[in-house]
Amino acid sequence: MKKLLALFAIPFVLTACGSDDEASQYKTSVELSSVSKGVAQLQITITDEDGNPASGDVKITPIMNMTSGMIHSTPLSTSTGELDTDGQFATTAYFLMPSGAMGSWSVEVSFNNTTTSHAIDVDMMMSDVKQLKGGEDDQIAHMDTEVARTYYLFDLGRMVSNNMNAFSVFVAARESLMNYQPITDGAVLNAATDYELSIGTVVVEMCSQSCENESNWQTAMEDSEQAGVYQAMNLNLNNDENDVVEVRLSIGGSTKTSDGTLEGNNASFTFSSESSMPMAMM
Ligand SMILES: [Cu+2]
Repeated sequence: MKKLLALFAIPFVLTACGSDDEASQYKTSVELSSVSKGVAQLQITITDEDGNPASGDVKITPIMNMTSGMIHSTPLSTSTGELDTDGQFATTAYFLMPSGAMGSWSVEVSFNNTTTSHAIDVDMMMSDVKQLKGGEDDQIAHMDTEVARTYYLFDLGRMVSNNMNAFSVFVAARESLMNYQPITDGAVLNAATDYELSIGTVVVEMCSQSCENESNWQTAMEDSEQAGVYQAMNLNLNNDENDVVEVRLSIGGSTKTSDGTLEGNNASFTFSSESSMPMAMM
């Protein structure tokens, strides 16, 4: 009988003290808000074996497994950070593609030397994401060749009220299939590679009516709290389905267009009848 007890005791002791298994004692959950025009809040919660909030640094990596076999990530407002006192970390995800026929999405969470994978469903349309391209001087490596760097612009909503007439976008750039960065003053893309691009002066401009007239273009201000988020005011939007906002992006004096040349188009946003942001109620 004594022998039997001893046998049972061994695995118990190993589980409680074995450092190899320590990481798996944490429970990680991932919550995705509803996706609006490709934009969603991603919240990670990590608890220890007693259900108490964990503490430490986390790294978040969204991954799309394409039906074609290609694997890529997507821009985040921030991909690393420290869990708060509730064991939580939140970031904004800007998705490049919907879940479905093209492939499936998951979120990898790295914490305490362990990475867990969590399936998510991304409900959006391809047309929610606007793209601009770099020119000959703004290329990245891609599958043994070079391609124009892609800039992604996301609709963060109109704010139309008696004293406000504004539109906000989030702007990010691709460094590789797995790496993206918000476009902000001082950022360095593809640092220490042949494709390094230092983001000096960023100019984001918007126009809604008679855009052939330069005076109708408004310079957007970057949000001081959220890298890559730009808002322009005084746009003459009606807050209906006829609104169109053109967005012009220029980095270090070089304008990014639909095809990377000066003949290319700006990004152009169209809208449904109702406003996408609660701010419009103000
Ligand atoms: Cu994809």
